[in-house]
Amino acid sequence: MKKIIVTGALGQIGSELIIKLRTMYGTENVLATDIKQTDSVMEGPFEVLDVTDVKKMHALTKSFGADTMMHMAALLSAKAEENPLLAWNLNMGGLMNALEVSRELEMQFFTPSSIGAFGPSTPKKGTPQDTLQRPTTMYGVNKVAGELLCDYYHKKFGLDTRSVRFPGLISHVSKPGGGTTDYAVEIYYKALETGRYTSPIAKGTYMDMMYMPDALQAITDLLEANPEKLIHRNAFNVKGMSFEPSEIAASIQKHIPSFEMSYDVNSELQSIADSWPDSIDISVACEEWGFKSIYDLDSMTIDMLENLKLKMD
Ligand code: AKB
Repeated sequence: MKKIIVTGALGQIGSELIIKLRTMYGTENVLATDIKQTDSVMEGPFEVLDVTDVKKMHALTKSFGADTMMHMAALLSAKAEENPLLAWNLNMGGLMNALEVSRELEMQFFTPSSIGAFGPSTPKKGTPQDTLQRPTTMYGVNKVAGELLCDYYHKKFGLDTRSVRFPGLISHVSKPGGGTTDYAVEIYYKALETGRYTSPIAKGTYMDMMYMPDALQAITDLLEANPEKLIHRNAFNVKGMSFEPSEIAASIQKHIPSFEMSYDVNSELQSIADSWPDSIDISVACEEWGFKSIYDLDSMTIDMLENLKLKMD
């Protein structure tokens, strides 16, 4: 049975990942940590941890007896552009600390990368697993450096590093904060609350996306994958779908015909979105560890609207 420490456990992925990990491995075997104090919604072990505090990270990990580190704490793309120095310190400092603690305590290691690790010179369509990565955002610089560090720690120290490049993640449980793909979550809330949405991303801007249940399944499948089959130790391309704003609006209109969408393009977000791929190729993840996703745009829309309605009633 694994004993897992999770950083950033109150974030968009962390808050749902904790529940899945506790179901799989037992509540007492998963230590949730976050820089914020929990409002007690989370049942099970919880500790406040600032990931830039390596001494506390080491002490908590050791005393819990963790054999797996899931490092989820990070600033997302739009927030990182607002404060690049903070992003560097938090994203890189936190990652180095988590890698070092994992090396010292000989743990398995998981951290997410992102489609943000690609840039304008990356092939936009069918973006290969191994390709040009020259991102033009601080978040992207952090993610590429993080991928290289995962490779380095694996080759140099034999650390069991595993990672995926997540696209925009969509969930009815927890809202994202500070990402470029956040519009694809907000649109569902607004469709139900007001029947209209103003998109900050321009019509025709394709980005990869994924529904949270598929993202969580990908994480735990990769965690359990046979290490001998894993050739890539930096991060695997994964996704559920690729769409642009008018396509998600059309999917919502199938259930709320009166739903209206307009555009008020946010130039900061748009320039980040324009630097990312339209649609990545996931075949290497399928080959090396059997990655699969279940939800497409329309099945995700049905599930999102049903669950958000229940939440709002
Ligand atoms: C963001 O928009 O910053 C994230 C991501 C794709 O990494 N959702």
